[in-house]
Amino acid sequence: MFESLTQRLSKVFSGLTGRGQLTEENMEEGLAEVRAALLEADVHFRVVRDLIDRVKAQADGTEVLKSVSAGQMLVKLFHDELVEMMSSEGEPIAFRGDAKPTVVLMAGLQGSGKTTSTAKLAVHLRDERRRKPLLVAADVQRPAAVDQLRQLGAQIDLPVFHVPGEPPERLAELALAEAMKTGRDTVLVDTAGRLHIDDELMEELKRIRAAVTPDTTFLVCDAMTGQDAVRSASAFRETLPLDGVILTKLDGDSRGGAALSVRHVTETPVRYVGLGEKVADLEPFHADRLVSRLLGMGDVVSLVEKAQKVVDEEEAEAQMKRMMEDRFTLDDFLKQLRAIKKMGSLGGLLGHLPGVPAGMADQIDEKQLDRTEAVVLSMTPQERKRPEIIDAGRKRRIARGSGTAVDVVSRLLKQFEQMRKMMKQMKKGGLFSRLKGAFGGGGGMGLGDMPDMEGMMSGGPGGMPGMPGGPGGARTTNASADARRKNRKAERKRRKQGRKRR
Ligand SMILES: Nc1nc2c(ncn2[C@@H]2O[C@H](COP(=O)(O)OP(=O)(O)OP(=O)(O)O)[C@@H](O)[C@H]2O)c(=O)[nH]1
Ligand SMILES: [Mg+2]
Repeated sequence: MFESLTQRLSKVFSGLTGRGQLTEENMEEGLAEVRAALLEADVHFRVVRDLIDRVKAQADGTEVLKSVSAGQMLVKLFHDELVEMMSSEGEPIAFRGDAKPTVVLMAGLQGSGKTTSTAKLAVHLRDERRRKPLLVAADVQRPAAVDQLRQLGAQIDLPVFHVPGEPPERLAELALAEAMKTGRDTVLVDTAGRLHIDDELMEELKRIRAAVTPDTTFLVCDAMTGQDAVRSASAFRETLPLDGVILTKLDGDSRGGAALSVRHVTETPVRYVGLGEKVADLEPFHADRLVSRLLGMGDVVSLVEKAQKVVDEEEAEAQMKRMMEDRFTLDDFLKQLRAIKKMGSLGGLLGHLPGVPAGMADQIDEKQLDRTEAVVLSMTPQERKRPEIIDAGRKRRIARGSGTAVDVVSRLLKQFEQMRKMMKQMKKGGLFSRLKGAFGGGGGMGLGDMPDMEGMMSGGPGGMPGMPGGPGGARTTNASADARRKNRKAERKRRKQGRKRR
């Protein structure tokens, strides 16, 4: 798979390795070579252009890492941007939750791999997703098509539905009824292919759709046809709502053009890939895996990730130092906010910390974080460094700029000031070192010793900016709900024992 492209890219990247830092010059040079390699691999020109632009934009904003070379950095940037461009969210198949079986429609050009993929997908859904598939031979175009699916069905031990003489839409309808009767929960409809997209094909697919309303429609594309596959996918999409693409024959695709282009050009997610002729040769599509295979440089990517982590840690340490020296600014605060957001769900994160009371995590509103970020972003650099210069007029401007209100800005500033004061006190009391001991496990300090921890997180007096307002502890937390539940349980137990005694 992708042999030539992988070879060329690795040559470009290793040429850059050892050239020290990423500069505009060596990046331009490297990118020009990458561009040529991608175009030669039949990658869609728009994909190449967008990818290069995105890598450039990322490189501009990326801090230069001391410990990695230009080539390594570029590999990582490419890896990340490619993954981003090729991946999609959500589930491949929208399984139904009601009594009606889930219907999956397979469409595509002649010889693209529809029939083979129908069988492969059925095996995958049965073995990995515990579904009970029924295969439907709805290709009445070619007499041998029904036999082909029947043979595959026998091979994989799954039922195949067909009634001779019926049109495709009627076959699909009958199959649905049959599935309900026989307890099959997933109906996979194999359809006829055509040499080109024509009205006849489209009308047939529309009739099937009208008859059984598929929950998911897949377009099966032959990756070996390169940009033809991308073009036909775009054309299909104009008349038929597509939920995903199954990209077949990736094992024979030595260039990679279709695989790299189809998601970005058609805006349709690639959901499965066919990697051979056998029924087991189907995999759910994972952009990161494919990109790693393509770049063949997994070790470089993890190396750069590690280096980036070191930089993050150094930054955190520097912030701590600024806190201690009372030089903590709103810029630092913004960085912290972003770091918290990057770590994913705040509630989930806090839930993992030892000593954080249950329920506290649920009180943190992530939208509030966005709002706080907007307020800080609406301040000028001077204002962020010296918040004391922010007067009423400036507050009004910041509120307007961030789409909030003046009192929101005031509250944030007050909280920030309190936070700074608290840090100073902590420093005076040597609390930082005590904290370190406590979280290091050896120290004997519980959370109760910390200054109003609960009030801080829930935005009560002296609260952390960005956290929801309202006095801490005044609301019903999961903790107290838990406690109530426990009490009720104990009460029931007591009563039961009381009855026994009597
Ligand atoms: N190497 C390889 N061959 C594949 C793959 N998927 C399908 N094929 C082969 O491609 C050929 C066509 O596959 P079919 O499943 O019959 O294609 P189809 O879309 O149903 O074709 P029509 O019904 O004629 O439109 C067969 O020889 C398959 O074995 C794949 O992922 N890799
Ligand atoms: Mg077929």
